[in-house]
Amino acid sequence: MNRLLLGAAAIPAALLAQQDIVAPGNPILADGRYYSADPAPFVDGETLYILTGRDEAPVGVNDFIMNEWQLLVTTDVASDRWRHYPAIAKPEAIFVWADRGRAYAGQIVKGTDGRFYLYASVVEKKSNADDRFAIGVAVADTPLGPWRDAHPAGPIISQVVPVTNRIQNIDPTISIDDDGRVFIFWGTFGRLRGMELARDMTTPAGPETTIPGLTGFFEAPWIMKRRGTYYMLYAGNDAGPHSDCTPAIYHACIAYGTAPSPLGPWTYRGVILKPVSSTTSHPGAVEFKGHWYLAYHTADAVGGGHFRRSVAIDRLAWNDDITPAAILPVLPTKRPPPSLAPTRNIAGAATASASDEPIPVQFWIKALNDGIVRQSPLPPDMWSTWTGRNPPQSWVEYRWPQPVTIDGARIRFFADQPAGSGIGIAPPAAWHLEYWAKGWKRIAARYGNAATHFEVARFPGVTTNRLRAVFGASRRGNDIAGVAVEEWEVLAAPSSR
Ligand code: FUB
Repeated sequence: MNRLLLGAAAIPAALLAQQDIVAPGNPILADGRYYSADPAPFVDGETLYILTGRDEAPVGVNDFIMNEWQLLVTTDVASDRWRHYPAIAKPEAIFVWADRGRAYAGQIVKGTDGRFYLYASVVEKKSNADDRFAIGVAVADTPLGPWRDAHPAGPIISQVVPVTNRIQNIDPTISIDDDGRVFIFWGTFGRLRGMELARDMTTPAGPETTIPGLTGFFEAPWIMKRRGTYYMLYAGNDAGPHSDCTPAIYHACIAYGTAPSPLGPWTYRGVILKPVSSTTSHPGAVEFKGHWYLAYHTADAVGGGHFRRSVAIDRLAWNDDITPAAILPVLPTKRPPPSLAPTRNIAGAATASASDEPIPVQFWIKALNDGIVRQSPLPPDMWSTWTGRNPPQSWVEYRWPQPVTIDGARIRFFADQPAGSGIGIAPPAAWHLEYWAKGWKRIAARYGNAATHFEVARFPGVTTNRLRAVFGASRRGNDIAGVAVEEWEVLAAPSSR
């Protein structure tokens, strides 16, 4: 064997595979070769690190397939230059008790002993718990590792340690206080827990406490301290038409609260990031070289999706005129878009409404004209009438600020039941278009109703500022199925563009 290969064997995989990235905007890793999720930023000296998971779900697979953690590293955010270290750690390589494939959210913090501690959500290989997710802690001398289990007795938190709980134990976040006291917070599905750890960073030292006060908490807590106040950022999903967080329950906003001490009392303070393009949202914030940043993930990379997410970073600013200082809404930024192929579709310029408002909170009216059709859509990727008590007739409507001349429409139905069904969501039995001209006028066209492809309706040009698609639901006997539309395009007549 030559010397070069012998030498390479001793070098951690992350170092061998590192790559320099130029990221002119978000997401940081954008070309779809590596996805990245659940960002957890931290600063060591002159360097900003972002720990991330890695989504590896194939297209169309709706599951978090996450085999490893990775690092994104920069010394200057404004330079757009990052170094990417894939595979800095894998659950089963660190924790003998952990299974592979679920390297969920983690956080790296520097302990008072100068070493780095990785708190990680993984699943246990063997457990009698109903839910095998658990939180382990690993230690390393550098952020790149090598990481080894800092608590070889097993997870520090699960459904059976240090006490019995019934929650899913993921998404840890850590606070190390100025006096060296260590607190861990974690949780999902609306359950947030907190606990003090001993100064060794691994031994549970206080009771597990339920943390109230953070309105709409869903998951992904992130604790930090600024000027004596504790801030808890989190993914919230209290959904509804009047929610300041999200209209659709599967989406999440990033909200936050404040407290005078880590265990509370916590006071809800508002939303700082509206829902992103992935159903999950996940915050991590940090001060670096005089500026604050929010890291989060989206589905915006090439080939991205709800299970193929990518980390983004934007500036976070404060209103110091009030006490405690408020976090200002974060403006999400993106890379300059590639030049778009010319299109006749003018749906994106319209405002959508529907007959079934308020729309059932699992669906999303804005999915109609967002330009996205997913291979395995989730409920917020569509508008639908499905509630279990489904209406026989329904409609969706576009309104443009100015009259438009149109001569066609393309509609993509979603169905989980065949045509003619009276349950679930089925292709409509019939549908047609109507335009507004001092009253609704039916448009004569051929209207197909398959849910496997875009159905195209062509017609002689009409000029209007309102267009409706009117649906008659599929039914069997007295049972009525729901109707769902993933995307509805409206085509401007060539001469009117
Ligand atoms: O990445 C898997 C899970 O999705 C995380 O643990 C949650 O916070 C959500 O982002």
